[in-house]
Amino acid sequence: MTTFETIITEQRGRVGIITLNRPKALNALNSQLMAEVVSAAQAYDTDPSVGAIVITGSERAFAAGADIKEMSEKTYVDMLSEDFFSAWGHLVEVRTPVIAAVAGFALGGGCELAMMCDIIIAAENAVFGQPEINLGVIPGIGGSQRLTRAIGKAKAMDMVLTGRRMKVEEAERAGLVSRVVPTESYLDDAIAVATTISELSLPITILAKQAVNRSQEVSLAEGILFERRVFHSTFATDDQTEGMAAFVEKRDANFSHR
Ligand code: CO8
Repeated sequence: MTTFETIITEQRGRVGIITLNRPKALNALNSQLMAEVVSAAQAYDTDPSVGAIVITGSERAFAAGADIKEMSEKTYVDMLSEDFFSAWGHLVEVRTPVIAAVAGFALGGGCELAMMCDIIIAAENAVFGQPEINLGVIPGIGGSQRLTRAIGKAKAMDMVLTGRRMKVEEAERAGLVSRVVPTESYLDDAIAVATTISELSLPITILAKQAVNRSQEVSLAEGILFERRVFHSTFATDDQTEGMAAFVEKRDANFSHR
């Protein structure tokens, strides 16, 4: 994999790990970091030896938002002509399951990055928020849309209009995070979840992820039709044959990974 300056990449078993690494800026998301995360995630996505991806930061900060210092000098025309931060959209095109392992601050773009992932494993010290309103801007990497879908309009409006922070207990209660785990073990716990997924059939996990994501885009009837078509298509795979045969024969399934 390419050498990066703002992230660290490491593969453990079938899990590709991307660690945001701008500790002095609490992992603030600048353009370089965005390009590196997207590039690393795309490389893992096309690597058949990787069955799940973990994105994490440090125990103090997953990410304290988009880099305010980088943005502060920009004009409207700069933002428009650069289509600033649009490349984050490529992260959600990654087909391999992506897990956010979040400890500490997940604010602004940090909260938005976590929400771009498929599963959020949150440490007990995690804090979420969309404080952009305090800077005279609004969420710009999907926060107003994904937060509302995740926790509903009542709480999303509260978060976006007041900029208040949400501790992990409330975040779990509201449906923002998948699991809350001890701060001491949050990364290991997230890697364990990723390992479980990575040992399943990669083609089927890709289809399962697509089916759940479809629910965010279309009506219930359309979503159910999509699900049924995809479900039927799983019967064209060796892994459906293997998975069902293994159950009948009372043994572990030996799934393909490509
Ligand atoms: N950008 C740049 N630098 C940052 C950021 C940030 N978002 N957050 C922290 N830092 C830097 C600080 O400037 C400081 O650097 P230095 O030591 O050089 O002064 C260092 O990190 C440590 O920070 P603090 O001293 O402030 O640490 P504290 O523990 O006192 O406070 C906080 C931690 C509460 C996280 C505080 O740093 C903070 O409030 N940070 C900003 C949080 C924020 O407002 N985030 C939202 C940013 S805007 C955003 O994400 C919009 C996304 C949409 C963009 C879309 C474009 C299309």
